[in-house]
Amino acid sequence: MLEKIVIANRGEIALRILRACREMGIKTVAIHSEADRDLKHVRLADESVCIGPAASAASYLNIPAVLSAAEITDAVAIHPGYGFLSENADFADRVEKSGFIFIGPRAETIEIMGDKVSAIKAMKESGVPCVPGSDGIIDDDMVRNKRLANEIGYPVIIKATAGGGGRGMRVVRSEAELESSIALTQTEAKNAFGNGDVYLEKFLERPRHIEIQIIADTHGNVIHLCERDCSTQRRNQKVIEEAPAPGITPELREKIGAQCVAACKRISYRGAGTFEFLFQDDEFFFIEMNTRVQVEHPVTEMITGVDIVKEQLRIAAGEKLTYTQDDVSIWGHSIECRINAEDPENFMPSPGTITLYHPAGGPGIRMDTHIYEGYKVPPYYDSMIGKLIAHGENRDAALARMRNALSELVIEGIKTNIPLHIDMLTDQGFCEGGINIHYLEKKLGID
Ligand code: MV4
Repeated sequence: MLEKIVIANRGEIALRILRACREMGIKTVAIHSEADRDLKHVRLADESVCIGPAASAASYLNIPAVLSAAEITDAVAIHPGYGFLSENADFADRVEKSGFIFIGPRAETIEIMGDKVSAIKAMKESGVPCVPGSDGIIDDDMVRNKRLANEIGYPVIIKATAGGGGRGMRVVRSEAELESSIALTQTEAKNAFGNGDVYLEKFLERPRHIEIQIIADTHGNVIHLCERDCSTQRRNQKVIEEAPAPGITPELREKIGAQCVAACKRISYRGAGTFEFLFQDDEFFFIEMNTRVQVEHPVTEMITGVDIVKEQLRIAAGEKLTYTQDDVSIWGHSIECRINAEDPENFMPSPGTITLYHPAGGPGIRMDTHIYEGYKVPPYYDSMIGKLIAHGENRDAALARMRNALSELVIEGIKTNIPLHIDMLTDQGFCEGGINIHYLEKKLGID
């Protein structure tokens, strides 16, 4: 097993990785910025290294600083968590070339999945269902583009191949807008990502967002851990996630899971990964793949009993997966509420000192957070300060436990979005299950 690893992240996911390491007897090095000296995992780690000032670019995204911290502490591996450098192929490459193990997929795989057109190509070749589209980058041949769009049928959506997560996209509802929309999206993509290439897809008007979790070791073993429903989102920020997804039958689950496993085997995927799908009219459509552990991984852990972070560490150490597909089954239902330090009225970040903190608890309640009474939430990073997760023997039980937990959770000194979660957990549409990606925004009155 790995002797010592660098946790190249901060906040709740850094603490989550540290906890997995401690259970496995792996020594931990916490890297942190000057603003993060008082983070919980920094206190609990075996060693810590300050790698730069508060700004992410000068610290958590500073590749030489992260590699130097691994060097001077004699670490053997680096876990990137999510966000920051976790899907940076150049970082993964430089980690491996510097003699450390990158806890994640190979750099080449990160590269392929980071380019949406090559990701879709790889999936289509593996038999994973994708959205009808241009099957590649579109060029400036407007005669061809108009024919393509007509074959697909309006509305279509133009997407930047270097984009993802909602950036660099534009919906086109008629041929008259097509040429200007393509040009505009190309320019925006060029400015935002340094790559102006775009592709076309049929625009799905009312999809749900459902993703499949997989894990793959270096011995050819790949399993899926079923699906998560991430449709409760606002401006491409997930708010509530759950597993399993309401309304997905065992047959649908088994079929799409097997297709994702087959795709991973075909590309020799390594580590944890998530296949993102749009789900509409009982059909799955692949849109992109995430080559990292995700914020919402706990809901999958709660219904399957698999510790995804520990599996990542085992895989990085060259060990086989702990489980076979036959070992994986779903017990109950799990829901996660992302707790953000933000004003519930205008969603603006609300950094500051936490003056009072009472965590929720009880059967089936998990709180993945690094906060504590007296912790100062910094203004420099993402506003998420923790995740409240509830598990029950079925969805209604999980909903009831989440409602109780939200009513117990006390965080004072800063504003949080707990009121939004309480509102959602008593919303009829949400409680019925199966809402699409537009539901929350419509409820909030966003166009
Ligand atoms: C789409 C779509 C509808 N049709 N593609 C948003 C971010 C990235 N994951 C892709 N996204 C979308 N792609 C087609 N062909 C709608 C979205 C979308 C979305 C998808 C999942 C979760 C939230 C979303 C919010 C807005 C738009």
